[in-house]
Amino acid sequence: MKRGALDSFFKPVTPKKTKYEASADKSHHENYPFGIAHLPALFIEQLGFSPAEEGKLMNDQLNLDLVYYQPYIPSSIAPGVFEFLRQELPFYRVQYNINRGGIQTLINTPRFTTVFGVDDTSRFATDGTIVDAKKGNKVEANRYKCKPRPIPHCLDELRKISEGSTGETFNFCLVNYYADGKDSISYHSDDERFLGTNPAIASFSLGVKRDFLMKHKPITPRDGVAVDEPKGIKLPLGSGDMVLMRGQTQSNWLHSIPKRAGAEAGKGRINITFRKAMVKAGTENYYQYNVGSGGVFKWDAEQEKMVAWGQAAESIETSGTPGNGEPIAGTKV
Ligand SMILES: O=C(O)CCC(=O)C(=O)O
Repeated sequence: MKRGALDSFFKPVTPKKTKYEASADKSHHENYPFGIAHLPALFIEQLGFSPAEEGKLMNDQLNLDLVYYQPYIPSSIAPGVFEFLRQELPFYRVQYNINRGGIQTLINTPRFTTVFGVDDTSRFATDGTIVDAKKGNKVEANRYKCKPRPIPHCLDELRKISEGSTGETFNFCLVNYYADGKDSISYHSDDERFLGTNPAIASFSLGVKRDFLMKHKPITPRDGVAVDEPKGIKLPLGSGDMVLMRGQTQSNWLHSIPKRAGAEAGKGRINITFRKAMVKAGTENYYQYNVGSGGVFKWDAEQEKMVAWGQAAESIETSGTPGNGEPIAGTKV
């Protein structure tokens, strides 16, 4: 055996260095599978300098109204915030059935997702219970089929800053984790009725660069005359970038993150969107498609991948990482 190989064989296993100082404080709620660490103080301090660059207004195409920040989150902390959120948040790999021409088809969501928040008819009281937004009294137990949970501190800090700089208000936070270039989201628009007319969505990118493609929805010919559709758009979203989509964008444009091959394809990316759902249907929809009814996944730093929460808990225990010891809920190993 070579010297180097021998040395590394006997070298004690040192825990992987993270780019952030973990906070001991956690957000707790009965509908979280585990406590979620608060955003470290250094990140909060640096987020005070957001947006790092002024947003570029993109409204020179038909029905397009975007503000593109390159970046919004200061580049000094973007890698750490990415690592932190990937490590701390609970994720899901949602499956659901759709009816395609009378045939039931099982859809496997091609990315990890998670969601927090409740629509505008309700809010969370300080003790975590859901109360009526206007009257403040506890909502009836069966108001929601799903199990809404508040936006944890680590994402709420970013929500507050986004609200301040965009002038919009948000009550939902959806998170996508694209583990590699095979994970994707197909062309769609966030134009559900429960978001109201002309919804504003602040969409953050962290981690590896991925292309964000946009194309106009088909335009029906006017008086039999075809109308030219605007050309498509490609935004190479880097870590810390933010795209604010607003006005008529969602009702007229589709967007996607296509699969990609190549050198960066093995690296992960987090997308965070802040939105505002107006009615109960939004809450039911977001939890159904971003939490679902399967098991919880959590990042395992040793294995460098998402693992079913029960397995993650085991490897956390054996590596002695603090912050363990909470009940394992909803595990599907
Ligand atoms: O990952 C992204 O940048 C886009 C996410 C998205 O389109 C969505 O969650 O609706």
